[in-house]
Amino acid sequence: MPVWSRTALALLIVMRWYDGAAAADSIVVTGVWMRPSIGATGNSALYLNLFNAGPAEDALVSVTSDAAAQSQLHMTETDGAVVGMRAIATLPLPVGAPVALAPKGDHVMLMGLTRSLKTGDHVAVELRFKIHAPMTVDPTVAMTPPQ
Ligand SMILES: [Cu+2]
Repeated sequence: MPVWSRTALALLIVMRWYDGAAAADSIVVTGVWMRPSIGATGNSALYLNLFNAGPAEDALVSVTSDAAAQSQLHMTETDGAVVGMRAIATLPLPVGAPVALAPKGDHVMLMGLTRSLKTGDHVAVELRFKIHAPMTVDPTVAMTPPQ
């Protein structure tokens, strides 16, 4: 293969890869925060806003953090006067519909905290999606959502 055609092929591959990378930026994450721990260890909840700008339907499938032994996607359900929460396998992200994880609603439960979380602390969290590349976010520990 002549050198020029190998260069052209390499360029084509890079362009394809770049296209893929641009398309993969279709999930926008904002307003990430999490609750302080109660006591030395225990649980915390992570909240965030997700927006899928398309083109394909996606889903949040898992969340991992070095601050917790385990995490689960939870939805909050009201059955009469009883409010409970239930683990869900994935959180659907339809195209063009904002999805908010917020207090009293759906959230990510971080269980078995590996350290105590105080207001102002930062925690590294990785979000994994069905289609989109994994994303690392940096929530601030707080009592209320970021402004
Ligand atoms: Cu929960």
